[in-house]
Amino acid sequence: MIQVRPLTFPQDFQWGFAAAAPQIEGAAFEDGKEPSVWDTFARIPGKVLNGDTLDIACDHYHLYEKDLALMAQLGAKNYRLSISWPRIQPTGRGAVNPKGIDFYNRLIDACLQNGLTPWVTMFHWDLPQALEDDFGGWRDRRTAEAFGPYAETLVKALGDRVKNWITLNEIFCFTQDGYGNGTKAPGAKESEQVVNQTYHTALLAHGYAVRAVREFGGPGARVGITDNPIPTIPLTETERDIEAAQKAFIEINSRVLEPLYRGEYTEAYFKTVGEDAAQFKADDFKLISQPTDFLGLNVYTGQFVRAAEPQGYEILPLPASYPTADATWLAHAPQAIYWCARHVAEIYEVPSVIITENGAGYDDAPPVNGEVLDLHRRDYVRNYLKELHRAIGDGVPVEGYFLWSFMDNYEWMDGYQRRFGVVYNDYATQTRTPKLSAKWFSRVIAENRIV
Ligand code: PNW
Repeated sequence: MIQVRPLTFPQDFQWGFAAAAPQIEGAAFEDGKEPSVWDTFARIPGKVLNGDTLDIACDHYHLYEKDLALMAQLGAKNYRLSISWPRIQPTGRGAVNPKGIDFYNRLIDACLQNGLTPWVTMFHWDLPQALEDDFGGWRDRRTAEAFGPYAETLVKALGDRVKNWITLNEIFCFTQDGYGNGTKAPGAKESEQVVNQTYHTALLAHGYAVRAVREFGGPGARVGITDNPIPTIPLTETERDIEAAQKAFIEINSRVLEPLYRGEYTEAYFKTVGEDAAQFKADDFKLISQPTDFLGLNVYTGQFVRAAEPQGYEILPLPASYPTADATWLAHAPQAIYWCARHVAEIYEVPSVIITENGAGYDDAPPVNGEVLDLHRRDYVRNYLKELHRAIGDGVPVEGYFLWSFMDNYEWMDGYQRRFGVVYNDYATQTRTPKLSAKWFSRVIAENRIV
């Protein structure tokens, strides 16, 4: 006899969509906003596919009411959005731009009117260009010291309605990629030591922001950071490979998670970076390692690991035939979400894990008869959710899941070609069309189970 066991999530599980200001808002030079490093970077020939800029994007700055109504119609209860620092403080310091505050007041109010709980990321890569020009951006701790007052401004202005704060999104991407690999803004290629210094500045900025939420957040305020550690998947789920995967997880992600959770740069860090370690002051770690309420994880892909001598593990290269999304870095590895959540729970005993991003980037074709049949994305998400469900069943404290992304948007150096939305965006007309994946995800939320 067949007996179907529904893959139901816990009753208070939080479902939502995620997005980020620079990728959707547009209005890049409107109402007092000055350029971010991404506005500058996008204009350097050859850096972004087709020379796409963030100038207009999804024009969400003007269309947010319609967008939030659609989100609510799809049944979301939570929305992870980000705030543009150069809209609030055009040069990253000093006077606050009242029109910037106005916009986010309206945005937050519209979230609440639509039954959407806002989860606010304070920084999603759009550093004010003036801080890059005047301080050297994340190379210099003055940027972290400027982040403190910015975070305070946000918490004081919005904290009566915003209770979930995320300090930074993916330190790796705006430090290593921005200052080391040169693939993201500002596009620098610095030494290992300087890159490690940018990580350290980012960690300090996180610390100042946590302090701002603790001091001014008011009742019920919570704060965490969103990180994208590389998930290490044991090749087989045997004790030996699991131990190897844990060891690899600690070592390869040691630049961010060790100082946050252990309050120091540990052996794993020095083993990884050697003489190129960041310079720091003894007191820095008190700020950096203040306890937080949750850890946000962005999980897209993972690396397979098996036990091996002498270092205890071996990271396996993916064969050329391994399936990926059209975003070729995005190898399909659903177990990544299980193991990433489990590793941080087991290794760092984080009190709560929130999947702040998961999704898949494809070059979807435009709607045909009003439909986009993105079975590829639907099944990608479905497979990851099954592994997330398994993690919860195994006792990992996962509180919520935010799908990246609500609608197609500016995919950084891949411009507008690469689509991560479950809602299709026609950029010429700014018409939004929910794809098959959106309709499916909407049922998942409504039934609180994988359908
Ligand atoms: C995230 N990787 O970045 C960002 O937070 C989003 O802004 C972005 O649009 C989204 O993922 C899709 O790319 C990542 O190489 C970039 O593992 C690269 C990786 C992971 C996340």
